[in-house]
Amino acid sequence: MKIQIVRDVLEANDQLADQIRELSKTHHVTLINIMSSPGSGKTSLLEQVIPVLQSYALRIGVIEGDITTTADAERIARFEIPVSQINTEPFGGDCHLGSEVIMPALQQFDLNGLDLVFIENVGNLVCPAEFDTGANHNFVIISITEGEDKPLKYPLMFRVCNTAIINKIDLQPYLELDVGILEKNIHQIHPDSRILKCSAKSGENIDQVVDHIRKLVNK
Ligand SMILES: Nc1nc2c(ncn2[C@@H]2O[C@H](COP(=O)(O)OP(=O)(O)O)[C@@H](O)[C@H]2O)c(=O)[nH]1
Ligand SMILES: [Mg+2]
Repeated sequence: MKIQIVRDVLEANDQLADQIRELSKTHHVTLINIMSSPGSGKTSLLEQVIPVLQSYALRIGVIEGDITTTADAERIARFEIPVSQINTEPFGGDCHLGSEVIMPALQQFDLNGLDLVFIENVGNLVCPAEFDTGANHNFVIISITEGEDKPLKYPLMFRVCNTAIINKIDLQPYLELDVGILEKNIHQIHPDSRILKCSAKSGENIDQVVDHIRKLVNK
């Protein structure tokens, strides 16, 4: 009986995710879902790439997911772009964003006036990977402070993401971590994953992340 209920929830989520992809296709909007552990640098990366993408005339919206607080939405609102904050605490403190919360958030936006919508998912390397948000592309960020083994321990996340961004490379001098092993572990789980390495603090290689996003948006 319980198994039946779980399956129904996932089926309903997937059906609505397909409708989100139809909606974004109709309006020529690309949806990128960014996932990571808490603190890997999702918001910091958005703060780096948004102004550069704006300089290429890309019109951007952001959906922020957190259990509570509007802190990240406030950080992003400085760029004077549409931001929608989803707090999951009122409906049980969900550890992920499902398509049932993404759809109404998207409908709040004037989609004809946007080219690209980023979803910053709830910080968590497990549950967000299980729920299709309707995004066209899934990104995972892993910072080098998290250890080389995380792709092997949380394989589903690295399997569902075609792009893996290794962040905080500015901290390399202070760490024992071998970035080459981290890359090898990502490719062991997902051989075709596109890996980019950057620092959302110093700005190193942010141009490569921007180029990659622009190719996905096709603008
Ligand atoms: N040294 C360093 N710190 C970073 C970098 N990116 C983010 N941080 C810091 O990591 C912390 C968490 O970043 P945040 O963007 O809020 O992570 P989020 O929880 O994934 O959105 C903040 O104190 C950031 O300043 C980076 O590339 N290098
Ligand atoms: Mg954040």
